[in-house]
Amino acid sequence: MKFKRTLVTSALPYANGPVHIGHLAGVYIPSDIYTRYLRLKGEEVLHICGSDEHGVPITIKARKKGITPQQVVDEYHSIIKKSFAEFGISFDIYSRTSSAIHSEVASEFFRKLYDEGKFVTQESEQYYDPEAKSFLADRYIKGTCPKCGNPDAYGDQCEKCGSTLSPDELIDPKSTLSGSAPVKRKTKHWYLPLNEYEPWLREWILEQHKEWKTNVYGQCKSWLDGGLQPRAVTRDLDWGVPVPVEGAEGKVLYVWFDAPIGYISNTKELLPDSWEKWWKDPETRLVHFIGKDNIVFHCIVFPSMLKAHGGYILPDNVPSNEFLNLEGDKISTSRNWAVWLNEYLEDFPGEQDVLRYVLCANAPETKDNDFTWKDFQQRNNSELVAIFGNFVNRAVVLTGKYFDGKVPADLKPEAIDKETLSELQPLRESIEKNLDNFHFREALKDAMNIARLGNKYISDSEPWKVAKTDLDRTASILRTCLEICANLAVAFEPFTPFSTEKLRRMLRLENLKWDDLGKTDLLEEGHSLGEAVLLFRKIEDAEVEAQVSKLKAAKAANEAAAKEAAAKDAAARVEPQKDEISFDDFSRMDIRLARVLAAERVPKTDKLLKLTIDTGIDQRTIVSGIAEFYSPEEMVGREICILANLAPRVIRGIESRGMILMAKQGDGTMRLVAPTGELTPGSVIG
Ligand code: B3M
Ligand code: ZN
Repeated sequence: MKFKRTLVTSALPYANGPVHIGHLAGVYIPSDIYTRYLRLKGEEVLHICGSDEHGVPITIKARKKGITPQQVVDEYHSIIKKSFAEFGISFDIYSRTSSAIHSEVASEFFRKLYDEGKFVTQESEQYYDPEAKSFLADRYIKGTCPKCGNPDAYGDQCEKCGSTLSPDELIDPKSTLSGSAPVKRKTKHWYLPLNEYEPWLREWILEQHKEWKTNVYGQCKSWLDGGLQPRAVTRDLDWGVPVPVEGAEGKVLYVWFDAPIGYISNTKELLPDSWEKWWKDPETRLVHFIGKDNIVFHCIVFPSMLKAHGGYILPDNVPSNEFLNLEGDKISTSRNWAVWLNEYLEDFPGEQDVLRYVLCANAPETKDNDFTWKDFQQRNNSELVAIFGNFVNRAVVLTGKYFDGKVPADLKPEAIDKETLSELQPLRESIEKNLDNFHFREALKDAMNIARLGNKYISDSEPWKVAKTDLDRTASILRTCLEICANLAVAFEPFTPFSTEKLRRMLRLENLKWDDLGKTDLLEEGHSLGEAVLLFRKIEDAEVEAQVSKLKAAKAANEAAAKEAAAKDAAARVEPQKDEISFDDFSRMDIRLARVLAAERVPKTDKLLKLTIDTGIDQRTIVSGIAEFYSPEEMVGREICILANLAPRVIRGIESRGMILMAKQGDGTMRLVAPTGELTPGSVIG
């Protein structure tokens, strides 16, 4: 089918943190390249994005910071929006899902499905915090992981061992709202019966969209083969789009129900009068750019929603990338293992294109990939600087030198010029084919091959030498080079738009179109060039070393903080009360005050001290496992409490009579229990 226009969407980032290189590489660089390419071709295209501002993690962040969810998303929405703009991600609109129009569009969408009986309702038991009077999302429940014993596992996942959990599996679950033990309570929710859409989905994806990327197709197939279940589209939560029906007080639309509708509401916000042609005309081609963790929502859930609603077009393709790692480790916001876009620009101001280039050249298109600073430096220095930048610079500077900055006439052509230029057309075809198939890395390689072609040509033809004897021939060489430069200005535009803008200014060529790529008569004789500027600069070892150190420091700080928090948590852990005893049981214990007269380590042990004690009744020896916490010197002269009538035991060959009373904290550390004022040894405690 021939489409008239293309609607490109990029996954709506969660507004609970800034964006990093993983986001750019996975979604926004490819979608931007694609959109810029279509625009250059003169096609009708829209690129829609915005912040995804609902969902539980945002409420958790708000709670932690002591602010409202709206304040959280306000802060991050503007940070994210700014970063995208700074990196030249050319959305036609970047809006947000906390807007009034989004709420309206999402409500209407739900309401239509509801009115037409497209949902099923189901009652289920959910955890509820009776103290906070609130249902608890899985993330709001903490307890001990049944798999690894981590005491801080969440109701949906243990971050220590990575296991996916359900709150039912947690040992000793607690609500994070009030700390109380959650109870189960009945609640009603609306479900989209995905199972009913399964036959249609199988046909639509597995038969009609075999061309989807293998990672996308494969994930869809395994979901479909596993069998689909009804999916809840509402939640008990106070942050989100309220469920617009009676009897749904305190409920909101599930974030994954409202977020994709954000694509529609943002389009409507941008084009209140003509948005429908972008969403309802079968001649519009819808393409979703997403990360791999979003595949099921964009290929199965959202299309089922659209199908249930009726009247909407469905995605024609969902080019999803895999993940980008950083220096061999998974990128993690919480562990601060990331290159944040705002920080990158502080360290490399004006060098957006280097990152854009590297992230595309190394994009995780078919498998997870690794970003390293060394590779970043190398690609910059040996590709952008040494090939692209160097070629353009030589061509423009030499034209300035020999021809007063004016495009020279082709006075003495040779076969090599024609041959060189004839390579442009096949390269264009290859770039196009790759871009059309979402093979951005390959397309970029082709574009770089144009620069390689030029660089080799100028090196081989040596116009700076030829100029000494033959200016006519020099004119032809430089003319050839400048035509290649003009081609580069087109070919690189989708990838490195800041640099191509500079290049266009140098060539004083505006209004280049995709169709100009491959042409060899883009410059007129006598046309004046602009001033030569460097497109790229060499990045020094020290600069990338500083970045690696910064990452390492973040990691160390993070590990130290995690350790400290874990120790604090453990220390605060309280042992449950023991079984009840009678007063008699208690009064049989002879607890009294004593003084330490002498102390020494028990040889060949780490934990034991041998203490000579004045109990007021006698002097005796007690062996105690406190050497980890007190040195012998610290013990001598101290007043302590002992259980005096404990049956004697022989420890390491020493008879120990009695036990020293210690308070043991949750993390295992122990402190002596001692009187607060002057008391004589032998005083009875009770
Ligand atoms: N907010 C992005 C993510 O999973 C998620 C995408 C929504 S797209 C409708 O990080
Ligand atoms: Zn665990």
